[in-house]
Amino acid sequence: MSNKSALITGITGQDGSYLAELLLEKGYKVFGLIRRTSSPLMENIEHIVKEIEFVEGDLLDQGSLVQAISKSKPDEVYNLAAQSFVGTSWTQPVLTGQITAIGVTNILDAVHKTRPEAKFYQASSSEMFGKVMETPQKETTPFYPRSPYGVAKVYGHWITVNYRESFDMFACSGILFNHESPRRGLEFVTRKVTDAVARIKLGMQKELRMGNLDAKRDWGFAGDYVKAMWLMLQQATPDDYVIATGETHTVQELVDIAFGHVGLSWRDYVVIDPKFVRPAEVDLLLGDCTKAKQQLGWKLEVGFEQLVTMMVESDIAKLSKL
Ligand code: NDP
Ligand code: GDR
Repeated sequence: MSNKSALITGITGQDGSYLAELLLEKGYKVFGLIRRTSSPLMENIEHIVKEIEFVEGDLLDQGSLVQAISKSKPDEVYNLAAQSFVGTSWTQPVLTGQITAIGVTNILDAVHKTRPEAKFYQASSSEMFGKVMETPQKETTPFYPRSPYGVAKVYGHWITVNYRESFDMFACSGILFNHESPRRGLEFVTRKVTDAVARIKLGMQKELRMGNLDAKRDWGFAGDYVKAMWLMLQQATPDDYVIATGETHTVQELVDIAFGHVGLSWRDYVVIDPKFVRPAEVDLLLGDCTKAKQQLGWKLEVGFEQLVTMMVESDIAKLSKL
């Protein structure tokens, strides 16, 4: 068992919850940064809430981050907090930049000044690749982001590299492709679909309104991906890694599998609504994670179809209890 400690920002989100579970299993003392909200939503971490020590803070308030780091004295800092929904990044582009881009400097600089020996993980994203420049996409593929969110993540990525090179910090950036789970936020396409399929099957909803069904994504399971985050911080030297499945599927395939799993045809329920079509789209994401496999020994356990059916089952079980 480890006697290390870790501070996780974004602990209430999908990845934060799986990472907290993983680190608790490994014997870490886990600190979670939470921001004050009028009605706290702890659904993802309800089951482990007593094992986590919460520290108050916000990525927008650097003083609060300095206090959180001074209090928790972490060996490892995982920066998972972000305005993470691409769609919202067009309606709140400035806030997205403040949290998802400048927020990274706020926490990196707080670590540098308060706890420079701590190892740092930055949640970078395949959205940085954006427009297809090369497939499959790997660590050396040029970035061409297609949303304010993607642009903000490129900043977060490079400021992490810059602090590593400027101050010799152990700072890593994980370029993670889409990863999903039953704990995924309801606005993201996988969970939107699996929740709707469950509601339609249970007679609680009649149709599903969607945007671009032709977009292709490389979708994996969040529980597998948080293991890669941890592995990156256990290496002898800090580096950046792509984490992906190496398979790509269209949104239409996702919808087909999800509806098919409950014996329905998506064509009877899906309605295309321009409201969900984005001003600029990322057409194709397909990752090459050879480096992570070879250097980290990371491996994938849950495949695409298993992931989608797991999410449909989970949503049916959740909604059946209502
Ligand atoms: P979620 O949207 O589920 O979680 C985001 C978290 O960030 C929440 O805990 C939220 O807290 C917190 N947060 C938002 N704004 C602030 C702020 N100003 N200060 C402090 N905390 C804040 O995201 P995921 O778990 O899916 O993703 C984790 C990270 O990985 C994100 O940075 C995301 O951009 C990135 N990423 C995700 C991928 C994916 O496919 N899931 C792929 C690649 C990168 P609150 O509960 O208070 O809102
Ligand atoms: P993404 O995820 O933008 O890839 O970002 P999302 O699930 O929102 O969209 C995936 C693709 O599905 C298309 N799509 C729809 N999307 C949503 N949300 N709702 C719809 O109705 C719909 N119809 C079609 C989208 O156009 C898109 O092509 C996620 C986030 O987790 C980011 O934080 C992360 O960095 C990237 O994955 C990697």
